[in-house]
Amino acid sequence: MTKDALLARLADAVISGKPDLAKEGAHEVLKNGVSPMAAINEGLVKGMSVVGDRYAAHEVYLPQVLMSAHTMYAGLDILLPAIPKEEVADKKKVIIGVVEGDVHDIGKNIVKTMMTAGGFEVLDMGRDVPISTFIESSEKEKVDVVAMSTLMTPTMDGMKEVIDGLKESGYRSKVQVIIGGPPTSPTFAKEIGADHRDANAQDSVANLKGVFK
Ligand code: B12
Repeated sequence: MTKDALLARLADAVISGKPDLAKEGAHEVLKNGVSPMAAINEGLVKGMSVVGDRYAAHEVYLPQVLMSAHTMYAGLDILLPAIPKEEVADKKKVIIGVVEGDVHDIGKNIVKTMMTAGGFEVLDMGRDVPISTFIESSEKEKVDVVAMSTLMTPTMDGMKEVIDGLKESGYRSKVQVIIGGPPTSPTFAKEIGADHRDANAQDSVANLKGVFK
């Protein structure tokens, strides 16, 4: 089977919500030497974006989106551990989480894995993370980076609240604050006082490496 056909099979597994097909497809791409990142972005994520479009067009409903998300994780469970890891002597510490009110965590988990693979120590606070947890844990754990994710418009303001809280506690000047998720933008990042917004996991690792080089 060609690389394109293997990737299309992964996308189809997510679109049709078939976890077993995603697992089979993930093993198959790795066996054929396709990079796990390509399999994630051009296979699983591509499938999920089709599901997102269909959901927005009311062609599929929440239970189907849930099955697709479940399928995405079945594939990610095999592909994420296969990403090669860099060895770094002086590891910078990142705290990452999805802001309060939002449970969408697939993208955050991809970012977390890419950062770990890129030589960062990552503390994952999970999803629906209270504003106070971000603020208190950042200082307590002496992190170098605060990374926040959200996929929903109503929860974007939580990012500003975290940054404002970090300013109040005096820790803002000691950290890089990065944000991501489709409703965010570089303009929004500037508005709320974040250092930058990255569109995807690879860019965020490249940018952070630039900051700490
Ligand atoms: C899967 C999904 C779900 C799943 C989530 C499962 C899970 N465990 O995550 C389920 C079914 C649970 C769900 C629930 C809901 N969903 Co939903 N969901 C989606 C869907 C289809 C795909 C999201 C996804 O996983 N994409 C794939 C990942 C890989 O992409 P990503 O998250 O964007 O991540 C990449 C980048 O953005 C970036 N990135 C992400 N985070 C970060 C962080 C940093 C620091 C950086 C640097 C980069 C970065 O890097 C990632 C990888 O490269 C989207 C539609 C869409 N087109 O996005 C709707 C969508 C996000 N959902 C939506 C809604 C409204 C809901 C619900 C409120 C529905 C409801 N009525 O109950 C609930 C949410 C409840 C809540 N309180 O959170 C809306 C949000 C609208 C808005 N703008 O506010 C969307 C856009 C659908 C729509 N068109 O209406 N959903």
